[in-house]
This record gives sequence, C-alpha cells and structure tokens, in this order.
Amino acid sequence: MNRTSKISRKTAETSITVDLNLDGSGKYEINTGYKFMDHMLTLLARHSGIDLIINATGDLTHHIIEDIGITLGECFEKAIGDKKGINRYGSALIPMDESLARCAIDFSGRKALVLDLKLNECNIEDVLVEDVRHFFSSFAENAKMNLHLHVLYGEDQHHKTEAAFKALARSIKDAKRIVSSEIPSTKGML
Ligand SMILES: [Mn+2]
Repeated sequence: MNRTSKISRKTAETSITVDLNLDGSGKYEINTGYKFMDHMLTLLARHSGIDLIINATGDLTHHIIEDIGITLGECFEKAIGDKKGINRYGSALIPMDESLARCAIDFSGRKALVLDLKLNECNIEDVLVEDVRHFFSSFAENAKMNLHLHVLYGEDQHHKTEAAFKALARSIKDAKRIVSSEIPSTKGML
C-alpha cells in the first residue's frame, strides 16, 4: 500500500507544495516563511511519524497559513485513501512544561472541529493566534476529520500551542496505523 500524496496549490495569493508520506519516519523539510509555523509543523511531522515536505510562499500571513492548512488537509485525505485497515481514531494527552493539551480525532470523512486552545489574543512569535486557530480549522475541513483539540490549562502561549500540535501529532500517529484488513465502519465505507 502506497500512502503518499503530493499536492501543489497555486492561487493569486499563495503557492503551496506539500509532499506527505503517512508511513514515513518523521523526516521533514518545512519552509513556510514563518519561524513559529516551521517549528509547529516540524513537531507535527516528527511526533506523528510521517514524512513531510512543505514549501509555502505568498502575500499575507493569514492567506499562507490558511492555505497550508488546506493543502496539508487535502494531502492527508488523499494519502489515507479508502481507509482500509486504518485504526481511524486517535487520541493523546500531552504536557509541555506547565501546559496540558488533549486531542481526539476521527478520520471519519466529515469535518467537525471543537477547538479551545485557551490562547490570549496576541502574537506568538511571528504569527497571530487567530492564524493558528484558522490553520486547525482549514486542516480539519480538508482532511475531512473530526478534530477535538483542547488546551486544558497553561500559562505560556508558545507552550500551549506546542502542546496542542504535539497532541494532534500523537493522535495522527495512532489513527493512521494499519490494524486490520477491514474498513472500520459498520456502513462498509468511510
Ligand atoms: Mn518550542
């Protein structure tokens, strides 16, 4: 089974290329132009055990981060394919120093997003908090997944966000595993 995908998305606003191997080993090459997003997406690759290459350029921070979420989500949807044998669900509880994040996902074929990162409205390094939230929304929508992601508590904005990305990564690692030869739904499809 070849669970890889590569999508290049070019609009008047941005140019994004994502190359994904679900059965990788956590190798990455991330160039978004934003140091904080590079840091978060690096963590996502490493802690989910996927191989991930992302190259992104564009006009505005909001557009670039949104379109990375869209393209990465599309790549997941494509690489997961017919979901035969997939574990489907994944969850994780991840601390980052004083912060604690909880994530539960379902590669269900439908978007649902319940997100509470307990972030103050501010910049985190070189991105806005609202752009981080928007990333998760675009990702969940295009990966066609249920994403329930909560920071339970924390003080530092960087730590809270980092815990959230790591919790998502570990949930992906759990959900993408091949555990049988069946499609994990009584409907017979996902
Ligand atoms: Mn960090």
